Amino acid sequence: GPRRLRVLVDMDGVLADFEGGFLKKYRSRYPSEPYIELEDRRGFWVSEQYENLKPGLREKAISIWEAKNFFLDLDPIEGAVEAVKEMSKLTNTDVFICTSPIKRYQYCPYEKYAWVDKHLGHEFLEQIVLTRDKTVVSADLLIDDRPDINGAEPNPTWEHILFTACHNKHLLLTPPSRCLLSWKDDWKGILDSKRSQ
Ligand code: BVP
Repeated sequence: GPRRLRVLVDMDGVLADFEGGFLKKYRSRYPSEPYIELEDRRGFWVSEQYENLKPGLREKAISIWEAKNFFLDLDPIEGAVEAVKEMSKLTNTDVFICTSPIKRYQYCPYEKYAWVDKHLGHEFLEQIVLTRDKTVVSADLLIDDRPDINGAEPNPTWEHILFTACHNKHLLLTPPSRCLLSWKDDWKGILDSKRSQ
């Protein structure tokens, strides 16, 4: 039969609303500290922009996502659950959820599995790839909101599709880089463009 298409879908910022969940819990835990509106976020690292806002806020920011239930409580990104379920039902298509856990491992890896079980269903637990280096995972596509994805493999097999997020929406892509503006955007068209290669 025809070759199957393999798609890696990132979790934080693509399936789960890391930025929204962070801001809500940060403001609740540190009500008298300054914060950054999502509209004003720049750069992938929340920790760096908060430290630049006020010295000492790096540690306070980190305390938010290192806390129990941070990753489990994240809301799904609009349209993400429906899109991934639909994508996984397409013929000749394998979808994997490819996500980098934080190094403080007490809660994060467990909660990522629990989040997938809760929002996508038990069968999707088969599709999880936890790795700090996505370049060593082979696929046709990687849908991810992080602009710079580097690692041990200098020539990853996948094409990176930048998923638009509050922190990357002002970046201009260098051609021939492609992006998805949201899950309402034409993700099926991007998959089909790789099938016909
Ligand atoms: O587990 C997430 C949160 C963490 O990095 C991981 C990114 O995973 P991917 O989306 O690439 O799969 N994280 C950590 C920091 C600061 C650490 Br110090 C941060 O500012 N933002 C962030 O997402």
